[in-house]
Amino acid sequence: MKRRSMCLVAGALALSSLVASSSDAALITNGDFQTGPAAGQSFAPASTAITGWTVIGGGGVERFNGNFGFPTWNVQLNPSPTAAFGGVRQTTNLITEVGVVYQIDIDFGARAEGADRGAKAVLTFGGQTFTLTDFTGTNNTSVYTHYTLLTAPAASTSTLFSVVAASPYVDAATTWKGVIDNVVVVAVPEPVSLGLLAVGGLTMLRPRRSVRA
Ligand SMILES: [Ca+2]
Repeated sequence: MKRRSMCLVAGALALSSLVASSSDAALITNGDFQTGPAAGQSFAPASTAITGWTVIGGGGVERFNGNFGFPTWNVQLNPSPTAAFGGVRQTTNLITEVGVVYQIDIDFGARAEGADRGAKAVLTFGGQTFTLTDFTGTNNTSVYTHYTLLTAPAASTSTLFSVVAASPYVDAATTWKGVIDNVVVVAVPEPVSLGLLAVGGLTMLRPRRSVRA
């Protein structure tokens, strides 16, 4: 009996870990931008040189390693006085489920270059858009603002994830190059489902115990 109960508990734990692992799967490839060309450079629209990402918008993007005070490889979204704002998009692995909440984590900061500068960008995922802003830099420092965003896509098909410099470009102090890094998108485990799973595991154990008694 004791052995049987242990098996049931182990089974319930295995099932719950299975649920957790599938929910924890990251949907974004190379979200930290560490994989790509060995040397930093600018990338034009349609470039796929940065692993997992496609450059969009006429302004293009830049990828550098630890530049302007930001640590590690990152991507800079180039604004523009025209409608050609630079950005990146990704569609690989972005198959979303209806009714599931997704959490987006991203670092965003304005690239300071000898002056305090601000930056704006628009993030799109699952048909919903979010505005990223950073005007927190002081003393000419480049500092990330960390965003944690939640969304529940209405479609279950392949979903676009993109981040582009926001319009309009005003001037260097108002809308300059925004830098992004550490992009992670995961499905949030549903508390109700996990709760039912736990109750189900306990319910399974009870009848067997009563039989023994
Ligand atoms: Ca990085």
